[in-house]
Amino acid sequence: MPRKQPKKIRVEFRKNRLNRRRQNDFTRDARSGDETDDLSKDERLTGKGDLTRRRTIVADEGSDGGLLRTVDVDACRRGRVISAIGLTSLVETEAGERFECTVRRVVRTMARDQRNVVVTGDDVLFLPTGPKEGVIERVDPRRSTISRASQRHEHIIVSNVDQAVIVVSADDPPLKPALIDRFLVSAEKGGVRGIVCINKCDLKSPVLLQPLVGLYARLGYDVVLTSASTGRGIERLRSLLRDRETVFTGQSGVGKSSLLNLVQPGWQLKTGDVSGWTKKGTHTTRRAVLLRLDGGGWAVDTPGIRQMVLWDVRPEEVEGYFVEFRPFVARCRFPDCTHTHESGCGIKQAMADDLISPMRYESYLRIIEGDEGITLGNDLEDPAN
Ligand SMILES: Nc1nc2c(ncn2[C@@H]2O[C@H](COP(=O)(O)OP(=O)(O)O)[C@@H](O)[C@H]2O)c(=O)[nH]1
Ligand SMILES: [Mg+2]
Ligand SMILES: [Zn+2]
Repeated sequence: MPRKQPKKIRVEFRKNRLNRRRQNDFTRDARSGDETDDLSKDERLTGKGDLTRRRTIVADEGSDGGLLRTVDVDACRRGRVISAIGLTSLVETEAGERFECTVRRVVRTMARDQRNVVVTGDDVLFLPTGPKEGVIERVDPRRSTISRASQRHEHIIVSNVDQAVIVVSADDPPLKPALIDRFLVSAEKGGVRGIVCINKCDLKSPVLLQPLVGLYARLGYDVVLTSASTGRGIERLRSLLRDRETVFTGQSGVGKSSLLNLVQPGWQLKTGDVSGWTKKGTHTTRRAVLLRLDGGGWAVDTPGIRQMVLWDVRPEEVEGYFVEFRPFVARCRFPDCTHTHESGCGIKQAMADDLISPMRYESYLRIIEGDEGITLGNDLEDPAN
């Protein structure tokens, strides 16, 4: 990719630099001298008083218009963030070495969104500061993200994945097709291929699941029926994951961690005991964790999500995320048809002709009506962010 010339930019000097003792700031243990030595040769302070200070740094403009800081690449190593909690991340190199990294403050200052400075899945450049420690100097532009809304902000669950396995359970908790559609919209929006996995098939006759399987298969999604109890479908799941980067999403308790433990024997992701997760101090089960598959590829287990609220999906773009709607939208009489009350609507006609499922249309309506997401039960708080 051709690189633009570095250019000087001026960024706000964040006031909280002065608050050295913020609570819950994992980076506070100034292991790397992060508070003081991040003014490299590329940066200059042009302060005229604390509140109006700005700094000039040299940066490249990233392909998405984001900013890439110029860093001393030779001194840095490349790695993948395999878990991030607050501003501390575990970074794994190609060789499989792991470094616990903080984030260089200028990287935080430049981030457009302070909540998602570094997320699981990110490709980063970091400067080793010890045998197992380092400082993240740059976060590469993300090629895909899976997000949801959390307290009116974007919460990026994971970045740089190819596909999302949307896990639901045939029963216990009961199957909610609307939830599949909501997760599929978030996958489509994030530029990620959706795969539908119906787990706990041992709890329900497969015959009863066939209509649902048929529906999503006709839409072009891979659908896999699994049971972590009997082992059904695990081989198929494993082959769908091979050499890909996959995130497992879905309601808490559907069996995501159980399935991943079977896909790769040796993984010991914590399963069951949902109530235990709300206890303090169980960070390992509350954050997204990226795991390298023996046969090639990566998989990410995600913690339970209390509500799947879509992030930044405007009503008029939803039709584009319902793949089977696309061919019929052009037949609507009005170009801005919302497919609700309008006459001459191609979508409603397609439904009348049995070409669009009423269940999917129902999901579409709930999403464009700005339904605040589907409550998924009493599980988790958000991962620390
Ligand atoms: N009957 C049955 N129970 C399952 C299956 N998969 C998982 N479970 C159980 O469902 C509970 C939640 O599983 P877990 O993997 O922790 O779900 P997660 O929250 O999605 O990661 C655990 O008690 C599992 O033993 C399955 O295929 N069949
Ligand atoms: Mg789990
Ligand atoms: Zn229409």
